[in-house]
Amino acid sequence: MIRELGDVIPVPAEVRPDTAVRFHFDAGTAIGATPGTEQVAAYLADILRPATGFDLPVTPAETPEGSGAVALRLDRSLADEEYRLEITDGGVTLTGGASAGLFYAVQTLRQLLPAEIFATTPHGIGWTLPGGTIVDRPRFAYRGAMLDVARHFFTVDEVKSYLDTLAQFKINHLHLHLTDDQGWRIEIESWPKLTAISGGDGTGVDGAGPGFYTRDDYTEIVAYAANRYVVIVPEIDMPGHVNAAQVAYPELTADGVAPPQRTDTAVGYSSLVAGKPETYAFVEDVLREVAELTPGPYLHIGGDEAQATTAEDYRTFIQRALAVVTGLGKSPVGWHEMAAVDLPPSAVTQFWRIEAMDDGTARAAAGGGKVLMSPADRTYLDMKYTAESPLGLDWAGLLDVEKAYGWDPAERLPGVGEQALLGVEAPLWSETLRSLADVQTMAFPRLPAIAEIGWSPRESRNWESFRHRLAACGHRWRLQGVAFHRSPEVPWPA
Ligand code: TNX
Repeated sequence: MIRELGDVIPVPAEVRPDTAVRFHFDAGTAIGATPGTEQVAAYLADILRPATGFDLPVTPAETPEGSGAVALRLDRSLADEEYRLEITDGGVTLTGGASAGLFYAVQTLRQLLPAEIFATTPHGIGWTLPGGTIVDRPRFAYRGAMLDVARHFFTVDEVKSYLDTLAQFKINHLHLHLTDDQGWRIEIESWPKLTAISGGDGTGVDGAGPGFYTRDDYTEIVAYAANRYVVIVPEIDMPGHVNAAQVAYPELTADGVAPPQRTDTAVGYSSLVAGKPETYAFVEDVLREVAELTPGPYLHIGGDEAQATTAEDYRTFIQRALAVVTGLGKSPVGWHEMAAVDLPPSAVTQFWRIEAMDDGTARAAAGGGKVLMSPADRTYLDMKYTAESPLGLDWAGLLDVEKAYGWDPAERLPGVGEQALLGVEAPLWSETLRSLADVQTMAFPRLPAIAEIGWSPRESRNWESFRHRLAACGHRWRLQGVAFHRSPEVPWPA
């Protein structure tokens, strides 16, 4: 079966089918990598070999010898993430503005092949691409997902697996919520008890298992993500959500007494002390070490739900923390409560509330600041699909696929239009999630909806089209061993 040229998620900006032509891969197909495209060419060969069983040699030529050629090129007149995919009888040409664009051309090509391309063993079927041209580019620079590894820890391999599935939808940021009241999940050499105590056994919700990333683990995740054109955004949540840090270091409390360890799911009860020098020694050391390990431009400082901090202390603390981040040469990101203070120009405000109005975020946008849209009622992948969903929470309402798809980030907040938006992010809080399969079940099929909102031109989006394109993902997920929720809104094949 030959797919339709536009049967891709996120839907491409421009699709020009030419049904008179098509391209067949066969045992003689070769891949030509012009200078600068070798890495993506090797990646393309790697993902096509297992299911096709073809050699797919990569040669450093514009048009390799063979019964048909797949050529990779760079064209600096395109934006970095922009690409062109041209499919004719004689060959396929993938052109990217930079390697990121080429990588996205590969993701599109992969979805245009039969679903069996996701199999890990050879399938003797026809490997045919529909003819025509796609020219594609993202609407927003930041298309993100967030994983909460603090409430329940997820291993390096689990995060890598999540990254593999995210990258297929052209998601380019993974925000890791590394610390919270229950646990501390990143090694900090200068404050070793953070993980020695609060990364240990019983630090997950309801006393679930131990876990934290060593510096090497975290570096491995960053590199794996970079190979998929995904930037890791590390979050150290402050001044609230710090009980795990205070259990390890009682000097971070007002009275110097360690609080009891907490593995329940309450929020808003812990706070760093704005007036204590130890607080800032801690903040400076932690952010410096995390910055050292993070090549990406962002450091997320949390800032949410600080009900145990007075408004004045909150402002004092956030201002100091913002200065630490900018002093490290990074752009601070914070949940929108952070916009209670005057923000530095590089700061990014992440809107998460469900009400339509929020003065702080609009004020930040009016001052030229960038906004990341994560309204809980549309993007929180930990919300239940239906009242019957065994996993998830429902404080922001139920979230089915159509609701996750049917909104626009530029219309969500008065005063926060297209120009103010850095992009969208789909957070996944893990209070109720214990396994990678739980994560996948909540993310799929809703994450692709958020990915399409982040990438595709607004006028190209259409629910009827989307739910049919989503149906084609089911077989691919099964072949990859990815769990997903069989939403009744999607016409899954039997
Ligand atoms: C609110 S959204 C939180 C998290 C919870 C989440 C559960 C936000 C910035 N904070 O602490 O895990 O709700 O959905």
